[in-house]
Amino acid sequence: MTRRQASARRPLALAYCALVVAAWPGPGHAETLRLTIENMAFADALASARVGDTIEWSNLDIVAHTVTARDGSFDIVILPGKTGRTVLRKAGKATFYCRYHSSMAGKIDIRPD
Ligand SMILES: [Cu+2]
Repeated sequence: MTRRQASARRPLALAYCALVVAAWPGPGHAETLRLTIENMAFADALASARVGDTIEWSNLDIVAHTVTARDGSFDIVILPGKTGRTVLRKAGKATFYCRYHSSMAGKIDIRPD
């Protein structure tokens, strides 16, 4: 590699490092967890969700769904091809379902922060 090539790559490497540092959640920071809804089913439950985390659901189906907590702590409608978010506020097992399709149900274990 010539000297000119080496110096041209340096800004890219620095930009990459800055991105990694900016994206690093660090201890105690809330995360956004992405789940899909596809083929009339919620993706598998997450083992590592914590209070304060955001769940972002992506509806890959061609019909609308809801993500409705049985304890009433969240209830969102997600149109086809869209995403919806909810912040997890309570520790414990959150069970949820779709109000439009009674066969759709899921759960998340939410650990205290
Ligand atoms: Cu549904």
